[in-house]
Amino acid sequence: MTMNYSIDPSAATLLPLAKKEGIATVWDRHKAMQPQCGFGQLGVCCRICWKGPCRIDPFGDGPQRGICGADADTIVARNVIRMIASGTAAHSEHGRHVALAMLGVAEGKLPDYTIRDEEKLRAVAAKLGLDTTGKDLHDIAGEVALVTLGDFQNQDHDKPCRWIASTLTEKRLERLAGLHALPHNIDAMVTQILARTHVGCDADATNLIVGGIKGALADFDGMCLATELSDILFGTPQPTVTAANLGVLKEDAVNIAVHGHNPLLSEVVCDVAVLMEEEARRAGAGGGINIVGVCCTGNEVMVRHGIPLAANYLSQELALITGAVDAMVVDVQCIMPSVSEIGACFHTEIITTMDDNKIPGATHVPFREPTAAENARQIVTLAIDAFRRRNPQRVVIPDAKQTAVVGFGAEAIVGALGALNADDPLKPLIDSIANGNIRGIALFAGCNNTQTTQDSSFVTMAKKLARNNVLLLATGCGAGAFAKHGLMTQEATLEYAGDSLKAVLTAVGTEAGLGGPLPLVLHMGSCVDNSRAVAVAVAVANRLGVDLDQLPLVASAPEAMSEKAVAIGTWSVALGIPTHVGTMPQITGSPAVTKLLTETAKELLGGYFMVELDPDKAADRLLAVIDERRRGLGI
Ligand code: BF8
Ligand code: SF4
Repeated sequence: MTMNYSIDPSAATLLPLAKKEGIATVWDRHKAMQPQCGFGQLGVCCRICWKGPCRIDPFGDGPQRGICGADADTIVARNVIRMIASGTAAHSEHGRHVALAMLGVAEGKLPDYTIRDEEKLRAVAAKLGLDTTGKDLHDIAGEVALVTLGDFQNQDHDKPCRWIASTLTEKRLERLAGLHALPHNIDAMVTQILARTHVGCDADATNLIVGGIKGALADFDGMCLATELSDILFGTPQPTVTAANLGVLKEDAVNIAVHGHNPLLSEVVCDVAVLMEEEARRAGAGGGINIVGVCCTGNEVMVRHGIPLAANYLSQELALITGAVDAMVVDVQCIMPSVSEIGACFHTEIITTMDDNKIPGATHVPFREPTAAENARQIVTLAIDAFRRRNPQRVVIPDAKQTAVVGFGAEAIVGALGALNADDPLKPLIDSIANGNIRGIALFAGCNNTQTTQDSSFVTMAKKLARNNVLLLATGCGAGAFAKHGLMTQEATLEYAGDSLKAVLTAVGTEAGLGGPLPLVLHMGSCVDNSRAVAVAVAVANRLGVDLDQLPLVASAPEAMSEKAVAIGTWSVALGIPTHVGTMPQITGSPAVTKLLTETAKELLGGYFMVELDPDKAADRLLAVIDERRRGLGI
């Protein structure tokens, strides 16, 4: 039974325990929810006004229009672009938060933060076209922050957002401008989508979807700025050896799980925990304080500081069922409300920190940047107090822990390649793609979803693509899956990579001083860090003088779930990348919208969605697309 839920060995240990103790998990609730609403699955249910809810009969016998006259195409298009708006809002709100913090640092108002990567700050300033001559670090940081915040404020429709305009290839910018799809203001894009989907507004499915694409490109803008400014404040990832899965919890330590997305909180918790080791020991924790990560906060601190990753999305409840987590500290996004109920079955403190993200039953410690260290001390103190209440009899830490070599942002990848050719670091990668040693590149992203066996599609697809010499990149819960299943190791490269891929990864890894190959899957970071993969792709495209839709590059979200994933998938398509989705998107009630996103998009943008639920077949389809792109380039 457990096998159908998850291939994670932690689930095999902990789900029977949960059952015995009468603790319901996400999989129990999924089961109780069956059968799920067919109208919702097709996207043809409308709740946009109180004349509704309305739903379109997919078999053609019942209503074909809602009470206001909206048909299936309008309803599906409105629903899906509202998801994009929410995803864009989530990512870019995170980005704004980081940008405001950077401004605070520049103004000397945030003593608990600093600029950790001066080189990156200068590189970002240059990229944004700022003149930094003679300016000190804080002035530059202030200017970068203000230009970034301008992407939320600009009212000139003809001036695209600065981040996107300074990131993409010229050709891509022209193509998107030609479709009137370049965003000028992130907030305005979210507002426009909500406005145009209000009852009695835009009813043209194509027009709605183009608006959604524009919104998704605003999401891309927000992700770029979130990633890059976080690197400036907290450091740019470099290869680090760490570990993943629930075996990273320690019986003799105060275990604090940092969960959510925004590094502003988790970074300070990590800093403060180091200073509070002695207090933890005095409370009886011989192993001191052990910080572990969950979801994208986990990925953020993993790629920057080598903090071990305990769980990806579907495993967050399992972390609590170990009985070993003393505090789970959360900020925003992808936190199941169920964690407070499960935490209450144990001694675990569930601590919310953001005033606009509370969970009933959790302890709320309001987090403010000016008092970040003090707030973090409060949080760690709560964890130490909880440790004192921990019942050792109930602790079950699964024997599941894999090594993970992580931290491959664009800079780290270029750095590793530079060991082979310092003058022209991209050349070894381009040569390997041209001669076929690397057949193509696949970016794995996105969530877990109870509709598929947890982590299974990621692992199946990655193994098949690697065997066929495809270079693999990963972010988000996809990266978490690979880390937990041992695919971010040098051993995995030796075991699963095709011969020519293995040779390239070995040459680069050895020259870069890793004492062996690069790992099979390169961990680029959290979901906002998908922008790192685009940075690499743009560099390659610019070096070749081609656009992104000509590269043998594909993306896949085999277990997609969230509105953020819908936004990311849509900008991926808009950037020209064929994008696989392994869960059924809620759009199929409109053949017109489905065709637009899976076929017409190819003509308009070069990228398009591919829906394939079977991971083995999905890998085959991605290989075929990679080969088609190779033929287009004449290689
Ligand atoms: O931003 S992959 S389940 S944790 S949405 Fe959420 Fe999906 Fe995980 Fe990170 Ni991304
Ligand atoms: Fe029904 Fe139209 Fe209202 Fe939607 S907007 S709920 S289709 S009446």
